[in-house]
Formats: sequence, C-alpha cells, structure tokens
Amino acid sequence: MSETYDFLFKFLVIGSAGTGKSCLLHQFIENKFKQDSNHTIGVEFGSKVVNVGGKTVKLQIWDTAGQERFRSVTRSYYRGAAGALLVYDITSRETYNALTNWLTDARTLASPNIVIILCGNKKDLDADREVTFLEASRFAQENELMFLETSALTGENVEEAFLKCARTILNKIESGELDPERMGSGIQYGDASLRQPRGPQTQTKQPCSC
Ligand SMILES: Nc1nc2c(ncn2[C@@H]2O[C@H](COP(=O)(O)OP(=O)(O)OP(=O)(O)O)[C@@H](O)[C@H]2O)c(=O)[nH]1
Ligand SMILES: [Mg+2]
Repeated sequence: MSETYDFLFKFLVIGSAGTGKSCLLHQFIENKFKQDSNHTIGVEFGSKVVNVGGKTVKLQIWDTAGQERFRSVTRSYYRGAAGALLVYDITSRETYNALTNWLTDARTLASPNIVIILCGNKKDLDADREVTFLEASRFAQENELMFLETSALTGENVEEAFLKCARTILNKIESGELDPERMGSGIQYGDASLRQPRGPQTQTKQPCSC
C-alpha cells in the first residue's frame, strides 16, 4: 500500500553525545525503549507519518551523531531542515552548556527559520538532575525555542516533542510565515492538490519591460 500524506517535513535530532537522541527516535517510531544503544556513527534515519491538526504529515528524521569526530559529516545533513529536536541530558550540565553551539550550527547551517524544540531528556533520572526545569525554560524563552522535558525510557513527552514541532511548522505554513515552495524549506507537498497559490506569497508574472 502506498503512503499518502499532505506534507513531508525534514527533521533533525541534534545535541551532545549520549543525551539520548537515538533512543528518542526509537521510542517515537517503535514505541519502545532502545536497549544497549551505541554511539551513532555519522547519521541514522527514521520516518513516521503522523496526524497533525487534521493533516497527514510524514516526518523524515535524521538522527545525528553527537561525537565531535563526526561533526563534519553530520553538518552536511543540516541543510534544508524544517524542524529540529535539540537534546541535552538533564543529568549532565556539560550537555546543557553545549546547547549554544548546537543552536548556532542549526540556525546557520539549516535555516534561520528552523523550528526548534529543546528537549531535556532523561526526565526519569530526576534524582541525578544537574539542570533545573526553570533554568532550561528560561534559556528556551531567551532563544525562541519550545521546550519539553522528555524520557526516552518511559516515553514521557516523546511523541509530544515531535508533534509540537510539526504543529508549529504547519501553523507557520498556514499563516504564510513559511513558504513550502522556497528552496531548502525542508517541506514538500505530498499531494499536488494542496499546492494552492496564497496572496502575497504567490509570484505573478510581470509584463515584459523589454
Ligand atoms: N535513564 C535514561 N537513560 C536514557 C534515556 N535516553 C537514553 N538513555 C541512555 O543514554 C545512553 C545514550 O543514549 P543514545 O540514544 O545512544 O544517545 P545519543 O544521543 O544518540 O548519542 P550519540 O549517538 O553518540 O550522539 C544509553 O545508554 C541510553 O540507554 C532516558 O530517557 N532515560
Ligand atoms: Mg545516537
């Protein structure tokens, strides 16, 4: 059976090594915790079709390696991403301190308009917490990011994180703030019938002045 969808969004999962990026992706796609997760080599890929606000959206998700030695490879996948999960580990201040660098990379290499949700992962390890919810939510606010604490282990807020990001992108398409037709928008139509001209966004042919 062929897959039908209204939109396709390109997503990235970025953040320091060991924060749980691959486990989050696995939990989202398979609905279970990935036991014995190894460091990602380069990038891994996953996709899932979800329903967002009455629209069918295919999320094409690139799970990148957090280790520095893969940085040049992973950076080459940023281009044209519409959304990203920026992940840190609530039990590791080091991964939180690295967020600014990840954010700069995402906004310069993907797109300044990329929709990013900050995920404080390993919420289940509250006893070992090094970063408070309040501190991270302030950081998110200052940097115009959405924010959730997640657990790839229990599944808490995992689907919500992907859906919240997708919903925001969809809202921006509907308000005209994001143009799916723009090169490198990270958005594709799944059905040509959706491709309707929108007032000011639509290019009209100018009469030839020559
Ligand atoms: N307790 C707990 N452990 C987690 C959670 N998510 C991931 N882990 C553990 O954290 C470790 C790293 O998880 P990965 O998903 O491989 O981390 P990653 O961010 O993909 O790492 P790189 O691929 O190297 O960038 C593994 O031992 C996981 O079992 C979580 O939500 N809670
Ligand atoms: Mg990984």
